[in-house]
Amino acid sequence: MPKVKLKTNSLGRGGLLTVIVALITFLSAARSSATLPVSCWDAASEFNDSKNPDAANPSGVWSYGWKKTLTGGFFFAQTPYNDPPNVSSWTSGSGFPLISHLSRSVPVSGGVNPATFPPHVLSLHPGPDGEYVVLRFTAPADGTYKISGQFYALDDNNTGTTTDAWILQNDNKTEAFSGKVDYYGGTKSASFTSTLFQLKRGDRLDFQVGYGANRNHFYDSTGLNALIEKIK
Ligand SMILES: [Ca+2]
Repeated sequence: MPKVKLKTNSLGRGGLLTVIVALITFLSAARSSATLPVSCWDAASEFNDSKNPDAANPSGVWSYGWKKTLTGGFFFAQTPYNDPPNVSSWTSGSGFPLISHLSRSVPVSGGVNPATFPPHVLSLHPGPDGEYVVLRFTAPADGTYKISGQFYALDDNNTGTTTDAWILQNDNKTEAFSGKVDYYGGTKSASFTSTLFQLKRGDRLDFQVGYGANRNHFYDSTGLNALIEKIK
């Protein structure tokens, strides 16, 4: 039986196959990057506290601050504050409002009336005279943004956490998310699941916490989990 001699190019059949596979992989990756959502932010893990080498406020899409009233003007919290160990914060300068982050991966207890902070918690604490503590997200582009997460009670001392929690778009109370956190009142958390906001570039979403119906900011540490996805 005569031998059949197959022709191959300079790459050889193995090399040619490798090139084809690489080309398909490249085209698939290029198509995926053009069609899948690419933007997602996590408030707690991206918290840029005053102890970081690149400490900044604002930091990227995030600003840390406070308001005198629910829909009032925004002030940056520029004063670093560190308490208890491994908790880093930005404050108004008078101590409260206060926004804090625990950098450790284990629970930590601290404070005059020790409260236990869960690992990596982001804590919002309002001011004594009705001031709201505010975590501000500024949209980097036009689009539809999906917000998921919760505000939740962190303090079980005395009255426990008693706060009002909000998500305001451009300081507007209309159609805002609002919730109540009351540790001993049966509402330990206020969740916002897959809530959609239509935002223009530069629009703001303010996650903010006030001292609640008891008009007292004692024991009002309120945790915040907030995941933001730009879905289109
Ligand atoms: Ca309160």
